[in-house]
Order: sequence, then structure tokens, then C-alpha cells
Amino acid sequence: MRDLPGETSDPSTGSGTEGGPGSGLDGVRVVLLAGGAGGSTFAVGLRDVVAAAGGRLTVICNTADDLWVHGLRIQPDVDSMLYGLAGVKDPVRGWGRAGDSDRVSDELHAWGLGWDWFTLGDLDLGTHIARTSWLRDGAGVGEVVARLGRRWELGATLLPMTEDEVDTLVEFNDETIHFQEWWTRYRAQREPRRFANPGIERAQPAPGVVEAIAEADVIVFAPSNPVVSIGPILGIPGISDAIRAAEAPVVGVSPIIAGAAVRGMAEMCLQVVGAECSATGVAGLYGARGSGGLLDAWLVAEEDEAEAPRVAGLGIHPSVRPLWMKDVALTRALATDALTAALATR
Ligand code: FO1
Repeated sequence: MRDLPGETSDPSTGSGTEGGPGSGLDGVRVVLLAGGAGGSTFAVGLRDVVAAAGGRLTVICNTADDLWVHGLRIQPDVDSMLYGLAGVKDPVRGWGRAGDSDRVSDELHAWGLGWDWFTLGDLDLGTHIARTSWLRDGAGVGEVVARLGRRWELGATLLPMTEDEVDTLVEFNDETIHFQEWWTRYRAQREPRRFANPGIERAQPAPGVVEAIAEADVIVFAPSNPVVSIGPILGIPGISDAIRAAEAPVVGVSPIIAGAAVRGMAEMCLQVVGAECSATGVAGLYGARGSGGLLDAWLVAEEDEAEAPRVAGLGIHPSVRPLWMKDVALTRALATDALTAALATR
């Protein structure tokens, strides 16, 4: 495990030498479904725990936020995951490269190009140029993500959910805009009629996705936005079915703490799909595996302890734990809790 500060080793408190010898996680193969800032923060803690156990982590990343800008392919969730695992993500903004500058974007704006609500940093542009040139040379999206990942020691295999271009579009009564515009320009405050992923029914899981799910010992849903981050991954034909068919237990971490979305913008997403903004509301979206849904276990925040019986009523094992990922030690503890809760259902 990397730079683990002196910690005790009591997995029941969630504050042990997570994933270390005797943790019961030896050699565990974990698949994480994730997107967005919360997903990449959680992935770092999970990577550390899985690595300490001598296991293997595969991250299946949302790509429905992806877009073309200035002729370049931008993959915001893949890059947040890549930069987060590499330890080069901007810790303040939660996206982009730490210590980046905006000289090229400023220059493009001077040419009247781009938007004032969407900035590409100079170092970040290097990633987009490398990705686009490899794509134009004929490499598949999965291969390109792998090449980007080889620059750093990620300690995880990063897979896009699909190699097909599937966008999340945000539909209003009078217009339809790309998810990225709604998210960054309107800060998800303008209420849409619905979200759409045109063509998703023809998309295929990226190479390795279904295989990783089938071989996993534990499948984890990150505390990511259930509608626009995890939703598109589950919407790729074959992925939900692979999860239902997998032998591994499936655990999710609630993105709701104290009845509110950790990243407030998710609340509008839940409202649009008619889901209650609560730990139970999000668990209900995924559904219980025993009744055709996806979850065996669900981590509920201590602040939402009163929700646990409602989650159990859905047929999903609730586990009430501290969910705030305030630092890497707490995030590792949370990741250990997730794996332990999943394995306890077997
Ligand atoms: N988020 C912003 O709030 N403003 C931006 O200008 C912005 C630029 C940007 C560029 C590249 C990239 O990979 C991500 C970027 N993000 C920006 C973050 C992104 O909009 C969101 O975090 C995700 O798409 C939501 O998961």
C-alpha cells in the first residue's frame, strides 16, 4: 500500500490497515463502476486497499460526458479517473491537472473559439491531443485509454464503458443541449424534461468490460451520480446483464449523505428521473439483485441511519458507515467497508 500512515487494523471499525494481510481480501479482484469527481476520489482509496491485498482493480468508466472540442476528443470522466489514480489531479477543482495554466485556451478565446464556461488547461490539452492523434491513427478507445494509463503507475486497469460514441443529452421543451453544457454552464440548475443517450441501444461494451465483470470477486458502484455517471454504464446493452449473471456480490456506496447529494448537482438529476433524494431512493434506482435489480449491499451514511430499514425492505443489505471521503485514510476505510459488506452477503 502506498504511504499508508500508521493505522490500526480492525476492519469492523473501517479504520484498519485496509486490505493488508489478514484482512480477508487476499488477492481480491474488484470491478468498480464509476464516473465524475466522487468516483475518482473513491477509486484512489479502493486502489490502495486492493493493492495492499495483492488484488486487482478494474475501473469501468462512464464515457457519456465525452465531447469534441476544437477537433479534439475530450473524455472528462476517464481523465478525472486517470489523473486521480496518477496523483496529478487538481485537488481543488476536482478535475483537470494540478498546477495547470490556461494559455492555449486564452489564445483560442481571443480567436473567438471555445466557450467561457468550458476551459481546457494546457497540460490537459496535451492529453486530448495525444488521445485524438491515436484515435485518428486508428486505435480503439480502449487501447487509447490504456496508452494514456501507461504513462503513470495507476495500480488499476482503466476501461471505457464502450468504444462507441454515446452522449448524454439534456432535453428541455424548446432545445436539447449536451450534458457538458448543462453541467458546467448551467451548473445543472436549469430543470430539464429528461436525459437521453441516443444510440445507446446499439452500443457495445468496450473490450474487457464483460470479462472483468464475469471474473470479479466483488463489484462496486462508486458514490457517483446514479443518473448521469453510473446510469449510462448500466445502459450499455450487456453490462447490466453481465452484472446480474456475475457470481460476485455487488455493493454500492450511497452518494447521498444526510439526505442531500454530496455534489448538490446530482439532486436535479434525481428529480428529473422521479427518484427520491435519499439513500433509499438511489438504492431503489439500482434495485435489489434478489428481485431482478443489481445490488446485494448498500453503504448508507451514518447521518442516514434511519434509512437502513427502508433499504433492507427493498431486499438490499444496508451497512451504516461513515461515508465522507475527507482524506485518503477515510477513503481507504470506506473502500474496505464496501468490500467487507459485499463479501458478508455471501
Ligand atoms: N468543469 C467545470 O466546471 N468547468 C470547466 O471549464 C471544465 C472543463 C473541463 C475540461 C476537461 C475535463 O476533462 C473536464 C472539465 N470539467 C470542467 C469537469 C467536467 O465538466 C465534469 O466534472 C464532468 O464531466 C462531470 O463528471
